[in-house]
Amino acid sequence: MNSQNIINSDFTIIIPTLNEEKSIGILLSEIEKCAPETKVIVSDDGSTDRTSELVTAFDGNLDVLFLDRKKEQIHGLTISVLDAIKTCKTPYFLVMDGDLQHPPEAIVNFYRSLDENNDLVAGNRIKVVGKWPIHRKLMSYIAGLMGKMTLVLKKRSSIKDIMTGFFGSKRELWEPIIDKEKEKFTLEGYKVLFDFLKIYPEKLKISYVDYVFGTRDFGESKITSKIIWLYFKSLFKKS
Ligand SMILES: Nc1nc2c(ncn2[C@@H]2O[C@H](COP(=O)(O)OP(=O)(O)O)[C@@H](O)[C@H]2O)c(=O)[nH]1
Ligand SMILES: [Mg+2]
Repeated sequence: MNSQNIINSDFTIIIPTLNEEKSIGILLSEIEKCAPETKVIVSDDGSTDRTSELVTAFDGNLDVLFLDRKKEQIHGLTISVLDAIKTCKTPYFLVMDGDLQHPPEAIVNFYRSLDENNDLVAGNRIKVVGKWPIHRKLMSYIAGLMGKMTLVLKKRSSIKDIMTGFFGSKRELWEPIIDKEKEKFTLEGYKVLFDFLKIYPEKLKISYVDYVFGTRDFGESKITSKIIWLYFKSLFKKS
């Protein structure tokens, strides 16, 4: 670590949620164990289950904010993350899913890597637990490849797994882009990091945190064919 060690309180963990009552309480407890001073923003798109109650009543010392997006005009994972980045006050943030597929034990490695003055620390799936059907594997591979080609053609920074939703970065890099170029993001989509890479004009200093992508043991995936279609459309969107 360098002399200006990042401490937990320099961080906000952003968790986009939609009906994650079965996992959100466990996740907050896990975060409290491994990063007790961290701030958390749960950016929720109008969950109809007990997500809101569980977050607001969380009985721990973590500083947790429930960002209620229920009445917003546009809903989506990407816009929920962007709104949370605009809301957060810390110099660094980390985005992770609320369904425990992203392991909380990896959080500290993101902190360390950002401490080494990287602009972006990207989660890198070294293994996917459980069996993905062959069509999902193929789809994911093709989608990743096409995304990487888009980034090369646009002369943008690229990363190993451009589909990841587990990443940390500096708020100061994102804020001006959100303020001036928000419409270039696919706000209702899922690939907020890919959109950012496509838009951000300069080379980023990047590092990786390897992690094992867990199975979804609670709740259901919210991914739909509309979301997949939005991603493919975004490959050709002007930025
Ligand atoms: N705020 C918000 N969160 C969402 C939305 N869709 C999914 N999420 C959350 O984003 C995370 C990843 O979604 P998930 O459905 O697990 O995607 P998968 O892991 O790719 O199947 C989870 O925490 C979801 O609750 C949405 O439209 N808005
Ligand atoms: Mg998931």
